[in-house]
Amino acid sequence: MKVQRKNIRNVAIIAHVDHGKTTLVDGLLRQARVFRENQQVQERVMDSNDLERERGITILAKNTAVLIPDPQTGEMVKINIVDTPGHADFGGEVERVMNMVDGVLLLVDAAEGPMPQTRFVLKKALEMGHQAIVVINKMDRRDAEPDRVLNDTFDLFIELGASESQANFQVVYTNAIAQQAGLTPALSPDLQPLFEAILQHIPCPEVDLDAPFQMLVTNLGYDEYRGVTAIGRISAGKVTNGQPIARITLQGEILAERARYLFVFQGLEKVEVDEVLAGDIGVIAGLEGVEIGETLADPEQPVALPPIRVEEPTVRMTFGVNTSPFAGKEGKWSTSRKLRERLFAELRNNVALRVEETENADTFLVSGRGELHLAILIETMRREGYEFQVSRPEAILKEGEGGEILEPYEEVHIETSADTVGAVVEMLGARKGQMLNLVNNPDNTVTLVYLVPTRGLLGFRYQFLTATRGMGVMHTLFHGYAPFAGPIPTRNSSSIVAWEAGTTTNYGLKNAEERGILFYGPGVEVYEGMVVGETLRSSDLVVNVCKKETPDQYAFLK
Ligand SMILES: Nc1nc2c(ncn2[C@@H]2O[C@H](COP(=O)(O)OP(=O)(O)OP(=O)(O)O)[C@@H](O)[C@H]2O)c(=O)[nH]1
Ligand SMILES: [Mg+2]
Repeated sequence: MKVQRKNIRNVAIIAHVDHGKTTLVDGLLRQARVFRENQQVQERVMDSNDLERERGITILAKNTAVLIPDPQTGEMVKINIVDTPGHADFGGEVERVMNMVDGVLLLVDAAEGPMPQTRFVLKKALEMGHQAIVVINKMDRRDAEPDRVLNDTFDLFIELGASESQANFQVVYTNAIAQQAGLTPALSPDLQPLFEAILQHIPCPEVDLDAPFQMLVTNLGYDEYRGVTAIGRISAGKVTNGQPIARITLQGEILAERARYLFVFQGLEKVEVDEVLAGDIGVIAGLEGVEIGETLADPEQPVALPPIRVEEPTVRMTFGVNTSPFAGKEGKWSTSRKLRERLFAELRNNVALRVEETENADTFLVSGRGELHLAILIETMRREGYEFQVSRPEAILKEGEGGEILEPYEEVHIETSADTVGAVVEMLGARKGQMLNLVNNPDNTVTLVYLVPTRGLLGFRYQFLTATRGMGVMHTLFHGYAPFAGPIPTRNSSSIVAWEAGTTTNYGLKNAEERGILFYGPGVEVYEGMVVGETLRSSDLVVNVCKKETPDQYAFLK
């Protein structure tokens, strides 16, 4: 028999990049008094890994939980909150956490309104049948237009086929930085209206506590003492510390295991518990080699839950053993065995990634959801001490049913000034882009929507920023596969190449800087012929980036 677990809510926070999800989670944590008095807490505390902090973006979806009193009953209610990344390349993270929650907070920037990724994440939430609370954030922005943004958001719900009850959403206005919320644009001094909206409008889990235990492994975590942990929602029954469980692998194999270490989330920590009941999000440690998408179940009745489906990768590149003259100098791990181990280990929690062996034992083909998805992996591995070289990224082609070649396309949303729009239109045309929409905005900017082959967008961002003098804003969203668009001139940019081996100097770099974009700063060892930057010129440029400043002997002539 199904029961309603009224003392639990499971909610994911979803939005376009930078609309304020992680900042809002900070506010919820603080006001639920998760931190000790006087405890020093960093801003955007959920962005806990180094790269997230440096880049100011969320890369991995993460769980937290707060306890708040229900004003109607006085009882404590636990809210499991999942913070998600907004950048399109990490969309795979958002897709899969949807099955842990019963509803979402859809954040929309009060000035920008719904953006491409808002559409993507809302579509995923609506498809799962989730109810959303629309949170119009950044109400403090001087250019905030909450009425227009609310209308546009409502239109988006309708366009995406929201059911009547989904389209009948609650709106909450917030200023996440000041930690204030309101049911009208006049905000209360705290986030209480948002807490209450969550209790009222996000349905509580409805589950069968007597059914055989089932949990879908949705995310992996790490525990200092217990190693890799499996995170997921208990969808039926309960799990007790030490009980035997069946682990159903992706291949359908059933392994006998034990739920040795059980945890639930509490604030930023997880606490060990004796049992977790259906409807709650639990963490189980001690399962060697566990993977996302596996089902943990009652050993008497092991039934697998529907697997997690994530969209296919669109971009790939090779990772290979470093063969440059500096091989073995930069990292601790440089053999193909180490590289292979690390790449295949990544697959366990980076679900949108694919790794394949190639004919060459030293080279692996790595596919992901976009350039940034792969770039983050490269940077993470380099920081861990891996040394390897990568190829230029390329789009992944497919064969259609009639044998025709298909390629991935992206919807590109651009905002740029009226005087640079001509250059942008020309560049996208050369990349086989089709214009879908052009809107002249009252503030002398232009909004463009294009459909462009992914192939044409690789490396485009830098040229776009140059053409718009750094002021253009561009977002891309995977659209789908369509017939091959024909050849696109690939080398729109050329390399800046080091003239001689040595150590880069400020002086040498300064000369090179005027001609393009450089990949390295001063004090970096380079070899002759090493690619150190990119230029828009039609041919490669050889530059002495190691040049030392010499006194100008002819200064007196000038
Ligand atoms: N003015 C204003 N700025 C805000 C508000 N909320 C967040 N910001 C700022 O917006 C920027 C992005 O905030 P984040 O919380 O990192 O946004 P996010 O949605 O988590 O970003 P991703 O996870 O990378 O998609 C930061 O500079 C915040 O300080 C707000 O209510 N008002
Ligand atoms: Mg974030």
